[in-house]
Amino acid sequence: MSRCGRVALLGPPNAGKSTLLNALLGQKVTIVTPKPQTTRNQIVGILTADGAQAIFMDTPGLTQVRGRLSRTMIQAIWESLRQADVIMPVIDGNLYVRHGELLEKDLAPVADVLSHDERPMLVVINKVDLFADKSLMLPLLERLQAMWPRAELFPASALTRDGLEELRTLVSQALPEGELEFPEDQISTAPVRFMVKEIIREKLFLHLRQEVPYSVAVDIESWEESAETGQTVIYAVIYVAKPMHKAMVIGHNGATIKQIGTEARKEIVELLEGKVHLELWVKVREHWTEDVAFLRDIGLLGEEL
Ligand SMILES: Nc1nc2c(ncn2[C@@H]2O[C@H](COP(=O)(O)OP(=O)(O)OP(=O)(O)O)[C@@H](O)[C@H]2O)c(=O)[nH]1
Ligand SMILES: [Mg+2]
Repeated sequence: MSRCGRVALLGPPNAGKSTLLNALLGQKVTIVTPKPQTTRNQIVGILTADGAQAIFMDTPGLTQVRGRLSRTMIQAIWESLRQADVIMPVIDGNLYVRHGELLEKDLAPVADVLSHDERPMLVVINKVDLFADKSLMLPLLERLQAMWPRAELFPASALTRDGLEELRTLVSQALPEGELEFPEDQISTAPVRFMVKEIIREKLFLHLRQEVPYSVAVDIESWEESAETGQTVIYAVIYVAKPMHKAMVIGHNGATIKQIGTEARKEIVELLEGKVHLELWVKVREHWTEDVAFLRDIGLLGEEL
């Protein structure tokens, strides 16, 4: 009998959830940046091997509610948790080895709920490549085990892929029996257009500072494939919340947006496996993070719970 089930990746911002998902799949399905709150909604990545299919759900980092957009992001976490057969909290091991006092506060939104949950739970203590002395982890492991006695704790590094082979096996053993839900070669459920928007947003996050990344959203204005040239012509709009942010995205003499466009295009070419012409422009849309209709239009609003 085959195995198939959903695995919810959840945890504090910047823990490496998205890096871990890409590393488990061996392919990029979700964007990664050094900044917290990169992921904004549920992203599905599918791993099928040896008759087992794990449907991973990457989620936004656990944060405080501060408006409509963050409420949407938090809903994506709870919705993923509801759907999960296996729960996979991911934490930055290096952070809590050094600042153990932050652990309880950072996990507070889910600590209690998960301690009562009956489903299999694998806790990934990520970023172990950042400290050589593994015994430094012992107090952290003890505290996690006290918080979630039924959980299996698993130190790993999504970056160096240390431990991931074993983690894949553990996940696959924890899945319930059942028929495969997706074809064996499918790795994501995200439409290509969504991926393109996310790639552009990743480059924006990488090049912008302070609060600006959190004020950007990307939408596709038009998308045409020319049969003659074999080129995909994509016009994308970058929305920002303030006129000042528009100037920052564009940069001195347009240098920043040019760089963002070049980097994004390179990755979109790989994704589409063909020639791409990418045009970016910036529009100011004040208070878009609070605008429900807009959030829905750009695909950021999930089901209302
Ligand atoms: N050294 C090291 N860095 C890592 C590891 N895993 C992730 N990172 C880095 O941590 C940062 C955050 O990674 P993400 O995968 O975007 O983290 P996330 O948990 O998805 O973050 P949000 O989407 O913001 O909640 C990036 O700079 C990664 O390169 C790891 O195992 N070791
Ligand atoms: Mg992420």
